[in-house]
Amino acid sequence: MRMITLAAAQMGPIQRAEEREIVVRRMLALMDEAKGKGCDLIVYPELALTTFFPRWYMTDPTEVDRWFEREMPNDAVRPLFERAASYRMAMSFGYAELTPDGHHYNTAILTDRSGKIIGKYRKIHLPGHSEFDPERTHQHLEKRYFEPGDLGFPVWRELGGIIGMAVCNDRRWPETYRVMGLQGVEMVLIGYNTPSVNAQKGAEGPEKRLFHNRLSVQAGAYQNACWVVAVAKAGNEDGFPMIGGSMIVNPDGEIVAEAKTEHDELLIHACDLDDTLFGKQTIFDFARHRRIEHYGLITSRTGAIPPP
Ligand code: CDT
Repeated sequence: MRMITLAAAQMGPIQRAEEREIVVRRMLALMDEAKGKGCDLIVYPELALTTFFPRWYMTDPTEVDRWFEREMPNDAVRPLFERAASYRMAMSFGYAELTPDGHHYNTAILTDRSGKIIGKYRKIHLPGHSEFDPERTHQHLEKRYFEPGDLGFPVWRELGGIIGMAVCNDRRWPETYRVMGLQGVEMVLIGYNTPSVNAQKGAEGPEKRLFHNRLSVQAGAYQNACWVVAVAKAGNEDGFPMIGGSMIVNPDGEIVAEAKTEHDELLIHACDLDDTLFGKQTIFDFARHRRIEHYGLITSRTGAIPPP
């Protein structure tokens, strides 16, 4: 057995006016609870330190950059790093990253038990649009504020296993999991902020959105024989509702823990990384069964081109 006691730290809403220091206090409370339950790893959502600011249309670059972190850790989040280190707990969370040379990414990091950042992922599948769209019931301006990630889908040897990360919309794309699966990933950490209603299709409400959430995450876990933890920032941010539904999914694709609220809520599961072995050695033994000679279109074509 290779056990990781995993905490999925769902977070309730963060209002636009809320400062990072207040949010970090909530994250610390979740971390304290995780420590009390013996957790090795705590996973927080995408853009965990602020409201989901890409719903706001901004034209002033200075106003935009206020939502970004210029260094990690910085003063606001240092207490998280210090407490995680004192608890010997690894940690992952998402934030908006502004690099020294001016690049903007939707980023997630992974720390080891000493609080050192050992992994960084920058969101690759950016959803939404880049200009104000009056046709939508709400804006989703990730393509305006972020560049597509430039680090690929790396994995890291940590906590006795092989761990990867993805961010929100990435979880809907099979390529995300498969690229990590081809590096032997055993646990994928994903944070998300998902509006409860489709801005372009009002009939697509929270039930359907929770269904798509489960469908994507469970399929990713099963088809790559790995654990997946998906962690929401949930609830109503300044009048804009987001789904909860955080979950921990085993390598059979089964949900073993699921959030019941849209608030700060901890899900805990003792995950045995050896549970990935059966799938990886049988039906999803990639080396024996994959047929790459037929997969060329996956990397040579972006959009669908139907036959004439
Ligand atoms: N944050 C994020 O990526 N949210 C998207 C919403 C898509 S609707 C434009 C998601 O896939 O959940």
